[in-house]
Amino acid sequence: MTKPYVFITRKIETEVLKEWTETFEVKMWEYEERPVPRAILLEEAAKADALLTMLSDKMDRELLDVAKNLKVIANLAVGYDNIDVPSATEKGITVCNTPDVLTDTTADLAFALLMATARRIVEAAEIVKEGKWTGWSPMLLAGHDIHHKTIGVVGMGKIGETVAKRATGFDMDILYHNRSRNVAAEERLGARYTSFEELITTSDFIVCLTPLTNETAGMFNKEAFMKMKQSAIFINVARGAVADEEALYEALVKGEIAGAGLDVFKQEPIGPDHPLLTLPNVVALPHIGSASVETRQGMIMLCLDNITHVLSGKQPKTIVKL
Ligand code: 8YV
Repeated sequence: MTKPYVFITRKIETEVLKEWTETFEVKMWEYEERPVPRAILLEEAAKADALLTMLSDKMDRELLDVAKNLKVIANLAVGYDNIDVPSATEKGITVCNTPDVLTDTTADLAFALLMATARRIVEAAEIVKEGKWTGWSPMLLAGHDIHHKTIGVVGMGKIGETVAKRATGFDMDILYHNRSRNVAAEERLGARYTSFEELITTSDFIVCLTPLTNETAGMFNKEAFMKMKQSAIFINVARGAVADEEALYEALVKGEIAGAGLDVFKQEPIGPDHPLLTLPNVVALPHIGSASVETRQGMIMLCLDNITHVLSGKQPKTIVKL
C-alpha cells in the first residue's frame, strides 16, 4: 500500500518527523527562510494528501483546484488569512490552525513590544551599543509610563484576553472592542467593553489583535489615527493589513500619535526602505509574535498531530470552522 504523501512547505526540525516517515512519505522544502516558489507549491499540492503550510503560502482557489488528493491543510499559525477556507471546505479539505499553544507567547511579545515602544528601549540600547552615550541628562530618552494608563485591546480573543491579564499587573485600566462580548475577561480582569470609537479616543495604548477579515482590513485608517490621543501608542501584533500603513506613517510624522510598535506589515518581509523604518518612534519586528523555541515546537507538533488525525480518519484537535 502506498503511504500518504505529506508536503511541508518550510524546513522544520523535530525529532518526531523521523518516526513519521514510517507511516507517511514526507517531503520538505529545504529552506528555512525562503518560501517555496508558487510553481513548486502547485506541483506538490497536486500530489499531496496533506500540506503543512505557513502564512506565506497562498492556499487559494487555483491551488485547491489542482489539489485533487488533498485532505488536510495544517497551517503553522493561529491565523489563516492565507487560506481560502470556504473553497477548501466545499472541497472536503480540512483546515487546521494552531490556537492555544501560542497564546501566552504571543501575549508576552505584544506586551514586550508595548513596553519597548513606550520606554524607547530599542533606541536606548542602540545608543549604548553604538558608543553614542555621552552623558546623563534629565530628559535623556524619557519615554511614557505604562502603569496606571489605559490599554485598549481590539480583538478580545484568547491572545487579547492574555494581553489584558498582563496589563492587570501594571494596574492598567482595560478597555476592549470585539465582535462579541467577552464576559470572562470582564469578570476576571475588569475589562470594559466599548465601541471602537470610544476605545481609540480614550486609550493610551491601542493593541491590535484582531484577525484579518474583509471587515477588519484597513480598520485603523486615517480617521482612526486622527481620533487617537496625541500621546497614544499603537501596537500591532495581528496582521499588517488591518492598519493603513500610509495613514499610520502620516499620523506619526504629524505627531497625531506618539509611537507605534509593529510586529506585522502589509507586505512581509519589509525592506530597509520602508517609510515607517525612518521614524525613531517606531519599533519594528519581523513577525515574531509566537517565535519562542518552546511554542514553535508546540505549533509544529500540533500541525503534525492534526495531519495524523485527519489522514487516519479521526477528528483533528484544532480545526478551522467556517
Ligand atoms: C505565525 C501568526 O506563527 O499564528 C499566527 O497567526 O501570525 C504567527 O504566530 C507565523 O506567522 C508563522 O506562520
